[in-house]
Amino acid sequence: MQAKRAFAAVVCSLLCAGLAIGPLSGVAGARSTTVKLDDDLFSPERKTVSAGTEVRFKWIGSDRHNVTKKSGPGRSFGSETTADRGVNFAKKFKQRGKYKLICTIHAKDGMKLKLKVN
Ligand SMILES: [Cu+2]
Repeated sequence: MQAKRAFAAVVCSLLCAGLAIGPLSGVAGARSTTVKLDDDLFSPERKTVSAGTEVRFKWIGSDRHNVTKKSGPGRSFGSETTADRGVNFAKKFKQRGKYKLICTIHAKDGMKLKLKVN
């Protein structure tokens, strides 16, 4: 009787540990990726990500740039216009579809990003 109870306690603690680890490992699935803003283009100019991915926009050039949604699902959005280097804007894309993002200053020079969210 005593041994049976001890065995049950061990099994329970193993199961409980498994349950505690399970949900945490799901959080590790959150993804992010980086798109660069150079002079005067997005790098890369086409990108495909899965829904829920955070896209981080990193300014690496010297010119002033911005990230502005031109078309695609959901509300419009845009970053500030700046020449500061580094990640100045980030957005999580939850809705699937095709997005066209531009830099309003250099769109005429081809500074466009086609982003596909699957
Ligand atoms: Cu620009």
